[in-house]
Amino acid sequence: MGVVNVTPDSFSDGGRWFTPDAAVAHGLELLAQGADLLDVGGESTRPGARRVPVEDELARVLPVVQRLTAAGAAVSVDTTRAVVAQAAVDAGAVLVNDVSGGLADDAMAGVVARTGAAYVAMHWRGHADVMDELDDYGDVVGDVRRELADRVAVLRAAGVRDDQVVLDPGLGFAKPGASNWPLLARLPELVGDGFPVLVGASRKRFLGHLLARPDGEPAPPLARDRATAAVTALAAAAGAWCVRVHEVTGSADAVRVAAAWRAAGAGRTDARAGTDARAGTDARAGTDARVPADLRVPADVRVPADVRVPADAPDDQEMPVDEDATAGRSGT
Ligand code: PMM
Repeated sequence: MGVVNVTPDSFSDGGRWFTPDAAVAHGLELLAQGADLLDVGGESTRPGARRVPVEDELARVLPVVQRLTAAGAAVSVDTTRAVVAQAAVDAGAVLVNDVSGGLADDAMAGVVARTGAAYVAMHWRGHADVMDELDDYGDVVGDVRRELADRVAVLRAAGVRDDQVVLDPGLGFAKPGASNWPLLARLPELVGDGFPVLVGASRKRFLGHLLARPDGEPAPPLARDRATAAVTALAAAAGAWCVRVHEVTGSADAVRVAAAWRAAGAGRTDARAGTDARAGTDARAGTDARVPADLRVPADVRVPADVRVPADAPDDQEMPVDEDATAGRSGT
């Protein structure tokens, strides 16, 4: 899943894809790099972020969802608002990615049930302006699994089918520190709960701290892509269904490696079983998780001929950086 943030202030790429034209071009480039899904969001969830008026969120995401869908992409909408989810599905989105797992809007479960769209329920305890204070856990893995199970119960009660649901541990959300690592190391426990699992580690704060310079300064967001790809490989090997990433090429390669590794471990000699894998789809190979049928990516996803496909993954140190847009942001 490639990230298309149509926001002026997301922590790692705020402002870079803020116009519809830039967002659509970026989405098409992510497709060309191997993304199976494009996650279009119009509201930043970086720590401390203020809420965006619903009219602004709709105006940001709808044209981009429409145009990427028309180009043949499988599109997801990253929103906590039921009205935005409904409008985005009407515009062609096949998945609703709700970082609040329905907690931010009581109407969300009903929209998911009525539309039949696939739905990512992420672990969440509060909005961006307060979430860093909501990190009181006993056993973080057990607490997250239990709180996600509560969300599943609410979804079921509203009529959502189990095969619509994907679970996400919500790395960085109400998890400002080291509590992200047990969630990754013990990912098989969440996978074992029987739903496809999405992992969103891309460029997050805990990777910045891991890669901190000797003086303790966290690595900046754009210098976290190689670590992100490493997480992708390990998460895919642990049975994750999908990873949500800003830089697709490295993670698409990592998914292929993990798929080949798993295939060989399972005694399959057909190496192509692994090397044909693309991000998102084959991360699920080898898991028993049910996959929402709506997420099967059309084989004929069209990528316009004029989309530039970089010969190599861009070196994040050389990527153009809008210093104003990224200054002072260490990320989720
Ligand atoms: N993280 C962010 C936004 N949306 N969605 C899911 N399902 N999981 C995540 O971990 C997640 C998300 C924050 O990152 P961004 O500011 O780069 O979009």
